[in-house]
Amino acid sequence: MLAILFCLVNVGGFVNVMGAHCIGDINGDGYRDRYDYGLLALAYGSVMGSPRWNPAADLVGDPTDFDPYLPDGDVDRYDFGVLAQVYGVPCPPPP
Ligand SMILES: [Ca+2]
Ligand SMILES: [Ca+2]
Repeated sequence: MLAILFCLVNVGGFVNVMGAHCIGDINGDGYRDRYDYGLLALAYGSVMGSPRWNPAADLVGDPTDFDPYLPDGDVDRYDFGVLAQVYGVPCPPPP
């Protein structure tokens, strides 16, 4: 489980480039905290192009996607699950 979490964190560091240098840091402030939860909650259920869409909140894809670690154009329970896993985990230093 820890290995999977570590992998998600590292992959997200490269994938989630819209406002964060580590996955789950939606507002890009270097912390994964309640403010990120708030942003994800605001965007929850949105898809690319919809009014509440926030690309930084699209953390991962669905498990059935070709590459589930890549954002998939929606903010759903899988994105929420990733933030729940990394909540409170310090972000690595910016590259
Ligand atoms: Ca943050
Ligand atoms: Ca997603």
